[in-house]
Amino acid sequence: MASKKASRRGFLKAGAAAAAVGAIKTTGAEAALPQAQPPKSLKDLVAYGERSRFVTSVRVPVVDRPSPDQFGLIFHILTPLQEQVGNITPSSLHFVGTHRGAIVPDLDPKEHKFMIHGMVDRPLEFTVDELKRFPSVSRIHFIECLGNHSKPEYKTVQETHGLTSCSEWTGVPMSLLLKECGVQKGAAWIVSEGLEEVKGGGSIRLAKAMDDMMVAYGQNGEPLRPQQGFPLRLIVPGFEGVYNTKWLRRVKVVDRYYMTYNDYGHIQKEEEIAAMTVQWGPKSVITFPSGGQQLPGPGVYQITGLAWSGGGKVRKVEISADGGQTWKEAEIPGEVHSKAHTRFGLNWKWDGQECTLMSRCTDELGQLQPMRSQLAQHFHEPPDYYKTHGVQGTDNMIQPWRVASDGSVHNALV
Ligand SMILES: Nc1nc2c(c(=O)[nH]1)N[C@H]1C(S)=C(S)[C@@H](COP(=O)(O)O)O[C@H]1N2
Ligand SMILES: [Mo]
Repeated sequence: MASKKASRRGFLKAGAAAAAVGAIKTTGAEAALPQAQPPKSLKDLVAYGERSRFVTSVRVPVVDRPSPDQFGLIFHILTPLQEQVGNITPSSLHFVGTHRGAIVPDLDPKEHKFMIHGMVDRPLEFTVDELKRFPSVSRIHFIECLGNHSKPEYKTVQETHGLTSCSEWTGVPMSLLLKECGVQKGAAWIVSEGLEEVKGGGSIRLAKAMDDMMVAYGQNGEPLRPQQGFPLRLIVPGFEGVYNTKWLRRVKVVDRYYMTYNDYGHIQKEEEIAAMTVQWGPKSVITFPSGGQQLPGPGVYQITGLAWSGGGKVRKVEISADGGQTWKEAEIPGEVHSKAHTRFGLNWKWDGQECTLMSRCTDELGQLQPMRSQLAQHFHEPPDYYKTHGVQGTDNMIQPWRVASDGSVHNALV
């Protein structure tokens, strides 16, 4: 570790990649190259890849929800955002949102069937293989649970923001399947249902179903993981996570909003249905430096993190190193996808003084990620309201990280 630090400092001092290459040569790294561990079995070597034993990032259950839950199982599970690079969450580290716990239905894709019925001319049932005969689409989208709230007592970005992940999903556009069934006049909503006890159902406007929803069977180049809904799930890009029904069994086309388990009993009146906020606003978070991390000393660092929006593409990410007084535009090194995690970065020279880092996202609709006080103002609450209250609906407020003069990094929400 010490030598790694030293060579990084050398690189930063020299400020040129050529110098770093020279440094590697003089360490005699080739001679010291450790031998790969002998594989446990031939299966490990050729059949399915494993990560290096030196790579240790893991998911953890949400800290302050009862664990195990009422079912004796673990509730939502957080992805280690602080260790992720790029935009795609490894499938094995995708966050898990389930009302049933970490142990999930064990479905045989040869047996499983998905049905569309209700206000359609031809109710149809599809096996996974039948769905694969339709033209497929692959799209990169984030999923984020409504429960992704930062709180002052959360220490790391895994705890404050670990209920969102991003994958390349492959499947069939919902619009194509609905056209195949022939949607009848007067239909306005669909109700989805998964097949476990609590169903994971939800009411979604038909317009969204016809727009960009997908019945997915693939995730990052292979079948969905069981915890992500194997063999079939709904992808509802940009909407609250709860709508992305896993272990998808049926979609019923209907004429009005239907109450389901997923309303948690909070929908009471017609006006509330009309005003329902189901789409994520622009959001971002710095993953380095973030809570619990340690800067070795003053010097140049790359601030990096992820931005996303349920409204479409990320247009701009800005970073403040002075608690939100001044902002600098970050770079977006990769391709920007709609309703997808978008990596940003900015070189930053830390002078060793205590400071507060923040990021904010503007999306293609021109929506700007709010400070906590602005969010309160928007909902006609006093500026300090969200100090003591949870946000009703999707919480996309700016996350501050405080870098102390000893280089330790802390959640700056108070
Ligand atoms: N059938 C079913 N679908 C479900 C759920 C569930 O409990 N059952 N949980 C929902 C919730 S609350 C979330 S946040 C997302 C999470 O998707 P993920 O586990 O793939 O991250 O799935 C949704 N789909
Ligand atoms: Mo969720």
